[in-house]
Amino acid sequence: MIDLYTWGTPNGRKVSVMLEECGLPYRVHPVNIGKDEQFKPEFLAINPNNRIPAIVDPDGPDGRPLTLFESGAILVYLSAKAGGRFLPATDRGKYVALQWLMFQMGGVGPMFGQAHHFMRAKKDEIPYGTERYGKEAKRLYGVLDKRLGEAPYLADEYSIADIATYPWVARHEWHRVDLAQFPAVKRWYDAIARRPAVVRGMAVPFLN
Ligand SMILES: N[C@@H](CCC(=O)N[C@@H](CS)C(=O)NCC(=O)O)C(=O)O
Repeated sequence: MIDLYTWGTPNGRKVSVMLEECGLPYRVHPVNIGKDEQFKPEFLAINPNNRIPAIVDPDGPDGRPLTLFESGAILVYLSAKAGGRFLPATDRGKYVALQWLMFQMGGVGPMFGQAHHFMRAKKDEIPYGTERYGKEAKRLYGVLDKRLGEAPYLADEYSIADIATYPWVARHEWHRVDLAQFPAVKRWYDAIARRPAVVRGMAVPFLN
């Protein structure tokens, strides 16, 4: 049973979607980042970077527990644990999937996150931040739209690159993007939204 430390954010939901897609059993430990629970010593012992998500797999690669943070690394690990699922079987396909995963980790996540900060979290909107990150978010949508106009998924087949990107695109209203302007992204988004594992994973953490 994998322990998942998470909250209801795009980075957290990448991992719950992946666990659901792979059918790997997991236990959710909500870390309320709105209440600064990510700074508690017991969580810092798991992720010294005080961010969700993190996992602890008691049955790691060498039979010993493995603690992991950084959602991209967790997705690669879970893919291997599930026998290579959601990464293409060919070397060429695998590198293309990793390329789009890194594009998400280095571009989509940080830039959309900054857009959310300036567009939503601040009481007084700062036009410089809103414009800078809003423009960058739209540029990244343009890159995604071009790719998804040529291929059904980011790496030709549904992969961890899509699993990483989808929860961020699910927040398109937060970064003020109209998906109607990016028809290939919309087609991809609607297809992924219909996957039962995605629906389940996007509802984590289940809070009463
Ligand atoms: N690169 C990290 C980013 C993780 C991250 O930024 N998580 C956010 C929630 S989406 C968080 O925990 N924020 C808490 C904070 O800023 O203190 C990953 O992909 O795992």
